[in-house]
Amino acid sequence: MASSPYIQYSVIVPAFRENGNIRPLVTRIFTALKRIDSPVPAEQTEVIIVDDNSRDGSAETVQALQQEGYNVRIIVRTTERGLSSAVVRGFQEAAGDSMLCMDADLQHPPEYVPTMLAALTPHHTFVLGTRYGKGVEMDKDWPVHRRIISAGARLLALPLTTASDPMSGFFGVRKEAFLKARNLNSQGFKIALDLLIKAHIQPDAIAEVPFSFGVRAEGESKLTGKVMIKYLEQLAELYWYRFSGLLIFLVIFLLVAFFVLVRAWLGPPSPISQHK
Ligand SMILES: Nc1nc2c(ncn2[C@@H]2O[C@H](COP(=O)(O)OP(=O)(O)O)[C@@H](O)[C@H]2O)c(=O)[nH]1
Ligand SMILES: [Mg+2]
Repeated sequence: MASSPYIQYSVIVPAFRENGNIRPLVTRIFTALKRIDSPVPAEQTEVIIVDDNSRDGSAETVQALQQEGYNVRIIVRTTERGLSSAVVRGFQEAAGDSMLCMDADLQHPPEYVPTMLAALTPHHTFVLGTRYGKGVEMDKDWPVHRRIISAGARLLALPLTTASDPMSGFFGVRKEAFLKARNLNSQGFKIALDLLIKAHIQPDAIAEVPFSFGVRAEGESKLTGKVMIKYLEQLAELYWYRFSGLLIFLVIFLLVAFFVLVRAWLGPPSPISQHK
């Protein structure tokens, strides 16, 4: 489906084997947008599913939804795989200036989509759905070990950003801010954190929308196994990206300080002896 020139809002959904979730996701997003009090008009919004060749009927479901009049399309990638690169591809293809990213599995409540999209403005160029905002029952359905891991992961990201939940996969960005980002990590999976740093999003440009994480509705999580290691790798890259300049400055400063101290300790150079 060709994108309409009137589209101002794009919802990007990375999806791998999510056929069972696509219909409820898309219909719930548009039902929320069609509510009388929705701050964002449904007819100015498109949904883009970025699927990595799941071949589970997802493409057929999207086709049926299109015939029913929903502005949804699917990009099926066959030569590339991975969460972050799927999200980046969706942002690149988006027609809207305000772009949102969310899971297909209904863990990110579709009913929040209008509020999240409306929070993006030329001033607030980034919006983060946060599980740690005021009045949110934190990860209420999560097992204890997952909560501890989540708290540790957030702690490690603290020196990088002031955002309360930079690990969130429910976030939005304005197109002009996204286009400023260079060297995005296509292997990592914390794309919000990567964008916050590499698009140089300032603290006052971040709007936060508190929400409670739902339980995955259908299918299974793809983010298991090596996830922690991948996260640490991504953090190391971001620390280097952010602080390497400072580190080089510190090393030079320490070397100069060391040299000055050694000179002072050895005293002034002795006068050259004059007698022949
Ligand atoms: N296109 C694409 N989507 C993916 C990939 N891995 C995960 N996803 C999707 O990204 C979203 C988040 O993954 P999920 O398995 O729900 O992770 P969790 O919420 O941390 O358990 C879901 O919509 C997945 O279908 C991938 O390699 N390619
Ligand atoms: Mg999920």
